[in-house]
Amino acid sequence: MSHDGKDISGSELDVMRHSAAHVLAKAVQRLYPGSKLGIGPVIENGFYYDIDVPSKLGEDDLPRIEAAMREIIAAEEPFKREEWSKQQALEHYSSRDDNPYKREIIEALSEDESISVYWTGSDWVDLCRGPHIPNSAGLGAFKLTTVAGAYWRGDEHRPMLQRIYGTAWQTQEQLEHYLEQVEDAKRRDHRRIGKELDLFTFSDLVGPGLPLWLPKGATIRRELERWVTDLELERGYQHVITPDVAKVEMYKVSGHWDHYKDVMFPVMEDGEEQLVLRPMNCPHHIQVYRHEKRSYRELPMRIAEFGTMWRYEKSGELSGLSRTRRMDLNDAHIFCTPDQIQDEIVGVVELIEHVYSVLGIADHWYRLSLWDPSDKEKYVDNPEMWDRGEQYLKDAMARLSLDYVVAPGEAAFYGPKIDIQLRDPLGHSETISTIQVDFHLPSQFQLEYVGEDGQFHRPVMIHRGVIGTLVRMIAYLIEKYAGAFPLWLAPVQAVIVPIADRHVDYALSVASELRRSGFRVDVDRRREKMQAKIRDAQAQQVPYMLVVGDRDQQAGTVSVRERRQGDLGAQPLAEFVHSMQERRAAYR
Ligand code: TSB
Ligand code: ZN
Repeated sequence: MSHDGKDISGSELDVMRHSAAHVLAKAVQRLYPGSKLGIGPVIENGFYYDIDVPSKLGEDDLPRIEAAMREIIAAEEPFKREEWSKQQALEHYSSRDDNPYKREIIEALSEDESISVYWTGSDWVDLCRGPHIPNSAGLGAFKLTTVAGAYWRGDEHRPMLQRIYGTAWQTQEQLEHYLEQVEDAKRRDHRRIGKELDLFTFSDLVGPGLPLWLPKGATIRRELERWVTDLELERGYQHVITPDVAKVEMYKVSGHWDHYKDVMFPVMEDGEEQLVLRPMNCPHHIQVYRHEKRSYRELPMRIAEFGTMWRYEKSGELSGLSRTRRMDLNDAHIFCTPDQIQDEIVGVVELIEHVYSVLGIADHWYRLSLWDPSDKEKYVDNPEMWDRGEQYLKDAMARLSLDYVVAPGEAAFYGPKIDIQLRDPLGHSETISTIQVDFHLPSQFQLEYVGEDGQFHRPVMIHRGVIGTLVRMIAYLIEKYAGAFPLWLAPVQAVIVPIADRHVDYALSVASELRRSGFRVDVDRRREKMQAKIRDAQAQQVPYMLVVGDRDQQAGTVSVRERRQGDLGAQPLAEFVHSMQERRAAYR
């Protein structure tokens, strides 16, 4: 395993992690006789093993198990592969090691299949496809992280096993780096911060994946929405408002019914009528396009909306605000001629880059998401169309000198995309912004415009989201800023702290002055000590705390504290308002 100090590859790391799972299982069986093994796969950054342990394990037990694992590592036990027949394997798991879980796995294999097992030392064996590291001494740095209940085969009607999670790395340094990253991610977790800062909540009575925005979270949303809408209006987009539902018929025409039905909410039916919540806004915008006969003079026509979409994501895949069932997309559909595609894509990329730079996002990268010709269910079957779309996207990226990665099987059902990828604090990548070229929907809905030649032509559609869905973008921003939103987005921009009751009237007049200048401010009138009020405002990540006492009241000043720089001293109120205005504007 040493490889002369060079980094091992991802697959080698996986082999090592899988071997760590075996060592874990051996250690558990040694410490807890009668433990029956389930399965123990490799996962991102580590491994787990599901084990039916006679006693209930807690996190306190993990150090003891780690110590037993270290003994196995110190004993330098070789991993040895052996092939068994199905009969032999069944016998082993009935007599030597009575284990119904392994028997169930073996039963499912065909008669003539040879079954591989791996020995760790000469006294412990496990059913396994392999491969493994040659010797337990080759295990790098590891740590057991958590233990949780897990139903056998994920089925709640079957027994519950105990799942022990671990992480394993080539070196101690890498392990520590990872553990720090996990701590940082916990600190930044938008679900936690969302609760602490009262941004949003969920309710059992409303349902999973359906966030309720609280006033402070709604403020952030409104600011983002206003800002991006203004940017779009400046760039010739036309904003519309269209309904969240439509007849099923429309989605039969668009192809959503054939290719996207799995993600749609169930249909609402009453006699003849069949309505469904929209999973995308495109078909509605197409109806806006079709509202009138269009001429080439109107193109490119950029129809935009913060459109509400409903997607019936699997409950296991829902996660805070990152993946929800109701979302508002900063959507637009650009109807244009083939000659205009290039310029439009370039314009959208420039808008995205502008928005990202204002938000301080710099670590994004571009992904060309293509179809998978073998997946007839997911994609419209029209190879010529896919090639054409791909070429337009590639040409646009070449013109912009953008580097990109290619991802087959990540396209929309109707066309290829440029996705802009970002990483969350744990390093998972996700798509927020997207640009998609579509020849399919214009043809399904028979879209037309009258060209310069007086003939009818078919427009092309570009689907695009700049800040993506507000939910996912805000989840990302909460984690990026760790809750400390820049001044213009902060739900409360300043808290005014009167030192004593006699300063409340002055505090209120300071608040009105700031509100008149368009700032969001609170006066903390609680009967608490000034220090406690400052601490609370600081915990809420409020950018400014304005303490007012006798001297401020007489001189018309405020004593300014900034959330990071601390005490900035007393300033005349007018001067402070002016500097706030400048700082707010500087962010955009
Ligand atoms: C851009 N019709 C296009 C639109 O015109 C469309 O809907 N594209 S999409 O399917 O890729 O969705 C756009 C963006 O919505 C995605 O890039 C992603 O950032 C976001 N998104 C998708 N599903 C969810 C979800 N369940 N929760 C939150 N955001 C989501
Ligand atoms: Zn669309």
